[in-house]
Amino acid sequence: MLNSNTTKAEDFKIYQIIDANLDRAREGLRVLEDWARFGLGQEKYVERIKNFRQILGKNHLEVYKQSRNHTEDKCKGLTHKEQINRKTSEQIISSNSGRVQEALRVIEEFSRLHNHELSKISSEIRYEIYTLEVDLLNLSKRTKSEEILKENNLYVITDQKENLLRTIEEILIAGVRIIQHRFKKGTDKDHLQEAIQIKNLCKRYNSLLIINDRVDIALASNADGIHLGQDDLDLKTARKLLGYSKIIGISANNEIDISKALKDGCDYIGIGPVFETNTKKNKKPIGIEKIKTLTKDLNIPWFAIGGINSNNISHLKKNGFQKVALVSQLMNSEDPKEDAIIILKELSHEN
Ligand code: TZP
Ligand code: MG
Repeated sequence: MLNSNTTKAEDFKIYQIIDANLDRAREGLRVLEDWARFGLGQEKYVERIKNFRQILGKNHLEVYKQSRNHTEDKCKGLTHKEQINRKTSEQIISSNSGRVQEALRVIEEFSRLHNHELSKISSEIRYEIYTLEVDLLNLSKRTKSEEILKENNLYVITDQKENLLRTIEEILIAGVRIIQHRFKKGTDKDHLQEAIQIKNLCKRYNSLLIINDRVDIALASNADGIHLGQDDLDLKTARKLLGYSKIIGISANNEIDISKALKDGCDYIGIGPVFETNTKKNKKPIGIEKIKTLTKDLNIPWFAIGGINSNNISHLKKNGFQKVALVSQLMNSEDPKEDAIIILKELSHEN
């Protein structure tokens, strides 16, 4: 197959390299495929990766396989300490994408002389793997955030106050895993700085930071998501700007807004005010019964909001409400940590 500039012995060495790298690329693709399948449930990506594996499989010619043991591989079984240190799914995605990219590059170089088709295929798939890696990492990040939303029943929203960072840290220490930061007075520069500080805190406690309204600040502070009301940027535009790693929550208080939010792919919904509240004086309460009707078929997380405090949570629970969002109850608390612990306990499944 090779041209006359190479000797027979050299041909076999090249086939052996191609054989080893086809195996490497196919194995790495299988790792990515299984993560897309079992880790992310992303059928579209499973199909795409499977297709790459099949193309490479078809091009894994007998002549390459026959050269497998042509020269003894003295480096067999060598591992690098980085391989042992791989712990997170993100590290596994990155290292296996890198493995596939490198293997395809080797195939591309060594098959150029004798198998132009394989060289071209390898180059094309390699380019696709660069974007696929980013997509899988983004989706993994979002899936982790979605799991936090699903598993946690208390969502705490900030208000402007002295020692806000201290209050947030107390709430995080209590075990709250979802914080939304809202901006009031101040400059954008200050807002961003504050958002970055809160993000660092949330990261330390393995919690989500969701930014209210401001897509630009969510991006710049590397927050985990954004919360949008009906008068803010629409979800599709926000998704375009934010990409697929961030969660997007929507405030929706009627059938039309809820079904639009679901259709556009929002990750959770905030519904309220349930009761009257000083935090949003101009908003008429919707009431428990209406919220029960609105949410009866919802299959994404939803948080009731507005006028909720430790005195009415058990009543909400009796009515089937599992998740709540609070502003004043914790922002105005003398002891936010203790109060958050009490509320978390009330919302826990044993209760
Ligand atoms: N959206 C509907 S009610 C509300 C928001 C942001 C405010 C809730 O604040 P509080 O103090 O928990 O009643
Ligand atoms: Mg808003």
